[in-house]
Amino acid sequence: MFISMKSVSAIVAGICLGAVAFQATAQDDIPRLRKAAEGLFLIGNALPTRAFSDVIASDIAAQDFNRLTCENEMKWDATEPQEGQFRFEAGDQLVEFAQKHGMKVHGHTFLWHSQTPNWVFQDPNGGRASRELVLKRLENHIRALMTHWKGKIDSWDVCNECYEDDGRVRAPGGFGGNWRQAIGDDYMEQAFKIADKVAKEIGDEKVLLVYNDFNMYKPGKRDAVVKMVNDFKAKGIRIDAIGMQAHWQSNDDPSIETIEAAFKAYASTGCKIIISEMDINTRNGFRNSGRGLERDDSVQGNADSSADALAKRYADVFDLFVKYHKDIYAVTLWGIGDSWSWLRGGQPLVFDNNLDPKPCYYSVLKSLQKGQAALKK
Ligand code: 9MR
Repeated sequence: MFISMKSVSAIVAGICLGAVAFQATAQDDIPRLRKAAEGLFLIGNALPTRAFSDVIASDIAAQDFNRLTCENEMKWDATEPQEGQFRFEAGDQLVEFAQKHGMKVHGHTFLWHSQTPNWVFQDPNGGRASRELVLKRLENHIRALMTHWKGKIDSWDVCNECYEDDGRVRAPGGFGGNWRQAIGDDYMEQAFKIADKVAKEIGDEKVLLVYNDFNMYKPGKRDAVVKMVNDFKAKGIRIDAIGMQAHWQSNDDPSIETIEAAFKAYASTGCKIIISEMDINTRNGFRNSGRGLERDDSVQGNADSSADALAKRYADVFDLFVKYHKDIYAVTLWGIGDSWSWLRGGQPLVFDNNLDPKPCYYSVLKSLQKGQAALKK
């Protein structure tokens, strides 16, 4: 059965515009991802604020998903562009929408090498800020955001993308090494300690603290993150979940076995697993990671733009997510439809440029429905 989301949304649009009288539709009978994922894991999407003035996009968000992430609006450059001058309006819009529709919100992100203004690392004379000053600014930033959205955010990415693929922590002075250079080797530990301290202080202890990164299936990075989490736990530093971004390719790259090995490793730490930024590259010979789509001649055949290949890939990975549903807290797709994706010109998501569902939408739905049926047996 192929039901156009656009036609459902057009009715909603009509209602919103007052153009047509409300007609009882069979909307409740249309199977949607949100309903199908119940009992398995939360199912999320990442949206820019403009989505909330787009009737079709917001209708899809509310009907198919129950967990939202701001694509950019809760990052440091958006929330504290100048020291001590906080901007919450854009993030508030997403939080209000989520509350209205009974959805959870994931906060993205406190400490990241990217989209962080330079002033964070500079002293008032233009020199390099001291460890103490940068830690103070980090604490101030974390406290302001956690306090503003107290009780409204379910989980926060405390640190984002701190490791190289081979498991080294990004080097001070090298790309992405700004935080380590400013604070020192214990910078991630400090960030998690601050987030936990603030959560306790403001009485928001239920909020989940997350480490998030791309290429988390790669053995070097995987083993380093597992070690970090175990070290933190041994020291009594709270870390609740591990975010695997899941910017992957359409033809079994990474393989299901490799992803499964990562799930086993992360689950062994006792942390929840979050698939945090899923999209599937369909361009052969390109690699999709948090760094962007990079041409790589060594990966010929890794991706395929056919709708069937994408539908099969989504089915394979969602079947695996369902298999590991006890360890997986949430699965979030990074964007509503293809034209909204940061992977410009690709077809990485489950809705097309017109926000109509693609065959891969139905393979996700089917995997979830199968998983849900198995739960009831
Ligand atoms: O999707 C985001 C895009 O709109 C921004 O231009 C980009 C800037 O860095 O960030 C994108 O989101 C990234 C996320 O915050 C962290 N992991 C990688 C994501 C894709 O680049």
